[in-house]
Amino acid sequence: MVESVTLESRRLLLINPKNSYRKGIYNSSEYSVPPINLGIIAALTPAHWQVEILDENFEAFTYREADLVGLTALTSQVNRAYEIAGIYRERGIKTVLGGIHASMIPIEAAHYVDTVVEGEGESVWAGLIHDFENNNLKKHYKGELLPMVDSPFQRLDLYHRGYALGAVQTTRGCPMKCDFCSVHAINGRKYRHRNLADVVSEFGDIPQNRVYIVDDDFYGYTRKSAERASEICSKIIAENVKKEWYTFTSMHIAEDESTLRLMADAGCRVVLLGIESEIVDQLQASGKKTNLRIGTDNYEKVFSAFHRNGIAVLGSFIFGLDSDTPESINRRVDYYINSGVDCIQAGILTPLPGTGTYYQLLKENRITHTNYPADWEHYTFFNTVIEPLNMSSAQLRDIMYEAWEKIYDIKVMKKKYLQTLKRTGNPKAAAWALHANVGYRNTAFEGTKEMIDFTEIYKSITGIALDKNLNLKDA
Ligand code: B12
Ligand code: SF4
Repeated sequence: MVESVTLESRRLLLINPKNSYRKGIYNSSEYSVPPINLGIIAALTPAHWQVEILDENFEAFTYREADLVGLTALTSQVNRAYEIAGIYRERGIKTVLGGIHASMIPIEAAHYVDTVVEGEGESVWAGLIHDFENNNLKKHYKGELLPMVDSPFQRLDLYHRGYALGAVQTTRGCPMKCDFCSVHAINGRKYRHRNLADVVSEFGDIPQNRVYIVDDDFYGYTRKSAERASEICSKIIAENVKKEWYTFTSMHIAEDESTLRLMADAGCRVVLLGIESEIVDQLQASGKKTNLRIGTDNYEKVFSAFHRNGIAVLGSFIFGLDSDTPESINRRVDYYINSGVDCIQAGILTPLPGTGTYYQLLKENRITHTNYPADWEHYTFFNTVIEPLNMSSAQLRDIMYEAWEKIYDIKVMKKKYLQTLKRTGNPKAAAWALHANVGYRNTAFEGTKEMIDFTEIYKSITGIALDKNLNLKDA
């Protein structure tokens, strides 16, 4: 078939670059999600443009013709984005970079691309395209924090079909100001909610039967945000959209079991909780107010509330905080192993650009990887890029390696699986939790140990064969 291209039609190539240094969970089709930022930019592009997405999670970059190239990047991917942009710039093709890294350090990005979009793209993209068409592309555009009620639907048709999970975002912004986190810097501190009907409609349109709701806090801190979370779940149930999902939320949702029940009934299987630490002083130092209010002594009650409602807990812990010592890290490892947390993201404190942690460590000359932009690829939370206070950088690296060996030991992962199954009574939630542990384990040991296959370990415990979508094989 001959492609019909009118004279006015233009080609926009959107690129999702891959961090080629650290792969693991991040770029795997089993764990990662389609680049919804590019799906949204595509949806905002005028109809006379042909848009395609080149997704390095699935295919290594090879040159494709385009009139304009748009790239996205987290910090850990930005070096690759700069490399690819350079290839187009050499040929005189204009390049635009957006996303969290460019938004935090637009001055750096401006050296490597023609145009930097700082902040959210919705308010600037149509104007940028207009400027490009009129040979008036500017070097910098700054997005506003628009209300989300009119947010466009992502172009689901442009994503690679190989992703096991789909993604949807229902809200942006976070009123908290945790020191190590960049969300409040890019999305602001006020909640902005998407239209409820749009959320559920887009959720239903996602081709995958497993979805990652990429909100930073699905439940939120306000009465309105809490009501909205339960409304989303009620609508999913009422419309009989049968999907399983995972999201982030803060701990205090445990005080609202009716919403937890609705979430489970609407298909929620795992929730990521930013636990960070079980030590009060450390929570204070990193500004984690919710956890302090709940109280570390009540953490187990929180986990039980999730379990009673059939949902597993993915605990996100940070290691290498200023007050950490080798002993406190070992204690945190023991704490996890003996706790009701079902699976763990055990990350090393990483100074993300634009955060309080970054400015503090920079000022104190305690960032070890500053050969930018090349070193940004180490900013993955699985590498040591800082000089901790109470040990050397090398010591932290070695202690973390030992910590991962304990946390992601096959026997421990199996024990956790059985515990989750018993406590939640939900085999799906237990399978999701084991799947997460295997993914993080493989990320932590990438390049040093053999990767393990979730389906094999699952089968060895249950005797049941699942595929990578956690469906029964041959079902
Ligand atoms: C989903 C998610 C993931 C997914 C997929 C991420 C991806 N796309 O590659 C997974 C699980 C793989 C993941 C992994 C990681 N993540 Co993550 N993740 C998120 C989360 C929760 C949502 C991202 C999202 O989809 N947002 C919705 C879209 C629409 O927003 P957006 O990307 O910002 O896009 C808007 C603008 O930035 C702009 N824009 C973006 N791209 C472009 C391109 C163009 C051309 C234009 C014009 C505009 C534009 O317009 C868009 C619409 O407004 C964010 C938190 C957050 N609120 O963003 C953290 C976040 C992005 N992750 C973060 C981190 C640190 C990581 C990890 C390093 C470690 C970890 N703990 O998991 C890894 C590294 C991944 C890698 N590839 O190397 C940080 C990134 C900070 C930074 N400076 O890089 C964030 C911000 C969380 C935080 N607490 O700070 N993550
Ligand atoms: S870590 Fe979570 S609660 Fe804290 S600022 Fe970031 S998104 Fe908000």
